[in-house]
Amino acid sequence: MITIWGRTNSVNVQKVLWCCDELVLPYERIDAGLQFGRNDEPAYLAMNPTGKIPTLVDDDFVLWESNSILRYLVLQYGEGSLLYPSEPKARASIDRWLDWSLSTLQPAERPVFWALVRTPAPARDTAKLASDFNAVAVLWRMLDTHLQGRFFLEGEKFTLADIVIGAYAKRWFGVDGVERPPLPNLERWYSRIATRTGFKKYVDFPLT
Ligand SMILES: N[C@@H](CCC(=O)N[C@@H](CS)C(=O)NCC(=O)O)C(=O)O
Repeated sequence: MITIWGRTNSVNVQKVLWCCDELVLPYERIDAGLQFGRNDEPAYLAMNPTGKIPTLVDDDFVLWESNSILRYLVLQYGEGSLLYPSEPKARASIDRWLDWSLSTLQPAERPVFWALVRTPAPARDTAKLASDFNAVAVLWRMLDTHLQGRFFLEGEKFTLADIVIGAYAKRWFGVDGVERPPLPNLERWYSRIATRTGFKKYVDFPLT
């Protein structure tokens, strides 16, 4: 049985749960992180020395880093799955979105999310928020251009790239208090992925 450690309002946990849903993979989940704590306890740190969530336990195998977990789940349990195809160019094209999400998108969107969702309005630094928002808008605009003429991020098929970027997109479309520029290709793609059961079950909730 697979165990996933992590609270459900973490974007990095949501990606993993969504992937399990796509693979119709049973698992148990244990709350950890923020108000649930546990991720600073020795037993948790012995599994995951970063003290972050999620952590995956699959019998005697332990893995952390959400995107590594996604790849593992498909390779281990999704034989033939189009979520992460074996053809090198197709796989590398998906990998770049996974890498980009952690190296570029998350660092840019995190301060906006924290300011709008986890900071009371009177305590917000509005000048910094405006500048952070403009910085992340540049990235979503790039995605909007990329999605021109594409059904999903890597063409016709739904892949891990859509799960990963889709989970962050909720944090773009789901916040109030900012004026988003119109990004029609991105909006069409988002409404497409929002029909997936895994998105509805694990991502499509008010942000907290
Ligand atoms: N690169 C890591 C980032 C992990 C991470 O920063 N997780 C956040 C939640 S999204 C966390 O553990 N926050 C501390 C907490 O919840 O206590 C991954 O993708 O798994």
